[in-house]
Amino acid sequence: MKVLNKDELRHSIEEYLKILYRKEVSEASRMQIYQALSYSIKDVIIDQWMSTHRAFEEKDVKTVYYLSMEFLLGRALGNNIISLKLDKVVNTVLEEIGIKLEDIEEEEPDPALGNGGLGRLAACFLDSLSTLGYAAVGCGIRYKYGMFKQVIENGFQIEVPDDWLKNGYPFEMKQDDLSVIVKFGGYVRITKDELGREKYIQENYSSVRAVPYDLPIVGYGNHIVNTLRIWDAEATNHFNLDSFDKGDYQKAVEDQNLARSICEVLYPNDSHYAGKELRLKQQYFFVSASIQRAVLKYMEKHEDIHKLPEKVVFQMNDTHPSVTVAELMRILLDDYNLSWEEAWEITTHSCAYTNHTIMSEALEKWPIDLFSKLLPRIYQLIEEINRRFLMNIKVQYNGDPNKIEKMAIIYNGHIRMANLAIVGSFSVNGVAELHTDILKKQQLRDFYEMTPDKFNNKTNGITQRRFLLHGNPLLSSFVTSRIGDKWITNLQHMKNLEEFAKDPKSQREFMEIKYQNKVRLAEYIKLHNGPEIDPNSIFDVQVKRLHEYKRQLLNIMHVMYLYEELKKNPNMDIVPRTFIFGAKASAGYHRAKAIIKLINSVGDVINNDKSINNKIKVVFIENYRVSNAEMIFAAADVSEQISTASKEASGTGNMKFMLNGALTLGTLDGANVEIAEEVGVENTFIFGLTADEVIHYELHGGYNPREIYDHDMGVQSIMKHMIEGYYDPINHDAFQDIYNSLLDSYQLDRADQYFILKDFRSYVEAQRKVQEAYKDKSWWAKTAILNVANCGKFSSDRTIEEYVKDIWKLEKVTL
Ligand code: GLG
Repeated sequence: MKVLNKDELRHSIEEYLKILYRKEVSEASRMQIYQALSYSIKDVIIDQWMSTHRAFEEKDVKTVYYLSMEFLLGRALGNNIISLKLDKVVNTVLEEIGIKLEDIEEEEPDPALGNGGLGRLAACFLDSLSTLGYAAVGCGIRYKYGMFKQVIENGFQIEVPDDWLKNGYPFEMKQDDLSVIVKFGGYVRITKDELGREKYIQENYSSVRAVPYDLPIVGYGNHIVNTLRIWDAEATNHFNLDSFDKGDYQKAVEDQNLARSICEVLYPNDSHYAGKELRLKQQYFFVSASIQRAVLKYMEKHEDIHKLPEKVVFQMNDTHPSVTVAELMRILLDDYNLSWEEAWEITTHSCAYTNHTIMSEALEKWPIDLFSKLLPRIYQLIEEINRRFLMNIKVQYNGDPNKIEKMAIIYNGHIRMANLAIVGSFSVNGVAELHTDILKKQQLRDFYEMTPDKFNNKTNGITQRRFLLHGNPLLSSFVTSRIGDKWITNLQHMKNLEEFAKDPKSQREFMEIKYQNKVRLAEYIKLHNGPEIDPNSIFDVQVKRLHEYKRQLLNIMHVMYLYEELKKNPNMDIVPRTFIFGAKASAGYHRAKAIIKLINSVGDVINNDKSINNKIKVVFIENYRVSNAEMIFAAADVSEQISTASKEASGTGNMKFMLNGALTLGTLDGANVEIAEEVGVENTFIFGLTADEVIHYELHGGYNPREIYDHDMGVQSIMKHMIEGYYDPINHDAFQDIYNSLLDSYQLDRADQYFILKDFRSYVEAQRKVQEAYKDKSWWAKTAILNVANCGKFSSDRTIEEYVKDIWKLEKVTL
């Protein structure tokens, strides 16, 4: 196996600079060195990639195909260097050349093929699968434009296309010979084969060639390299005169356009469904390509298609890939001539589904009309799956129309993708204990009652390799100096850090590291159009997608409240605080964009008000993404996890903050519940309504926020200021809708749907406690260390081991 020493690496970089750019080291730009270094690292990876593949083949191990429309990878170079344990060698060579690795890393585009938590979870899972030695293939889409870049202009979010492939991506490998054809549209002709069986033939369709690009997923120090396979679309018949002559001119152009459009752009919606036809095309495109390939690969080495579930499992990351169920049926029925019963048996033993949200606006339902035109054969199959399923319901529940209404796959002119996924899967899981409970008791109750054994919980996790080892080198060394480095591959070892929580020297050192990380972030902020901030202030951070249920609005309203109190009483006892936000809003989500504007407007006023003596500052970090996230987590004192209880399925940012020693200020929602359990609720700041209370209100028509508004003068004052131009004399119209949403109910929305006013006072009180607690530096340091010490459960390694044991049943491979 290839290992690089210093001279070999230097030589390799020089060679690549020559081949790629005709340059010497001394003439090369940072971008060129980044490319040359990446290709050199890829050379090392390739050998391990090939030997991993060989080992998997020889042992004939079972493979999980993790189907996900999103993989939010973050930069690869730094992570790969760490995983290959080449950091020392690389640093030495770069030092010789006279540049820093961090600067080279900055040249890498951040492959942002995802929106938020769901996509980042997929990336963490792949990291863990490789590190733990399981055979896995991530299956996704090679979007030409990933998540948009956010620019803030005049306080407003502007979306700029993210052309991440512009300079080529050194770590990907095109695999032309593994292309497959994916068909859309046309109609289905039924004929009989020579044995008299019915055959279903799709005719007059449009098609594209799905071409895979493979990205290596390097395990930490174990020589295992799995594959993330992202599909690109190319035209099947290149536009030429030939087809024109045959009268196929129209078709040729159409196919060309179809291929061009499918992988063009990632839909920038997080936890929100917009029923766009192109989105369905994307879904079927990558699912069909992935499943076709998986079955072909299985059949290369095995004879009996019936035994597919022994070697293959398809995990559907949310409902986006749930056409998997029907596509696998299509292949088994139409290509392998199996009977319905045989095909169904195989399908329902190979497919598993993860639910990531209870938000109704995220539920995918496709109009029959649109769906059946685009995927005529798939639609037929879903109809048949539905017909048979309804027969079961009728038998089991005496034709109870209630059950049919809730559980039918096709209902009211729509195909309900979650129902398809559940019916076609042997496992259905939620992503935190509370979330799984709510699924069982509310959202998916009827399914749970019918098939309780399918349901299970897999609390999310994160990879400590990226979010501590790579993102926070100072704290990593601190931990390793005390408890050794086993935590890197087994986060439960962190528990050993507990004995240092009370040690004054460790406390001081911990706080000094936090301080250094705050300095690093302050510099970054200054460099990226932000204000000057004081690293001695409390860094109070909320970074995540902008969504009403995540309640950035509650946070900024508390800031307004604090500011107004401070104006009234300039001598108020207050620990200097920097409120840091980072969030992208989906491009069409107007209210979310107005909240971004509000945060920025409030920030402008506060940051420029000399009279408050820099006691509070508000920062909105532009273009929040994986690469700056690593730095932000490292610098946080307070982790804002303030979603309306019951709405955040899990959250994973909460875990990254904890790992970096920030204290959680949060509601009892998602995985916050388990975080509080692990570290002890006394070491967190919990506030607000519980999920049960929220659900109770929702079932009884909500509550009346006007009552709070009328009686709470603090609330009334900030709300008035919001719309009267106090924070923005020119654009305050933008805030009227926010104001209305808190007080008025319209259409289907209740007033203050997310209980912001209801939780306001409880939040203010929790914030007060945070400030009191921070005054006691020793308590704070102890508690922060305890948070790090107790984060063991939240490693994605633990999550993956649970998936493996309960759902996937994979064998571990060591090399
Ligand atoms: C979802 C949920 C998050 C969850 C993530 C991963 O909203 O709460 O942590 O998936 O399971 N759309 C998401 O990001």
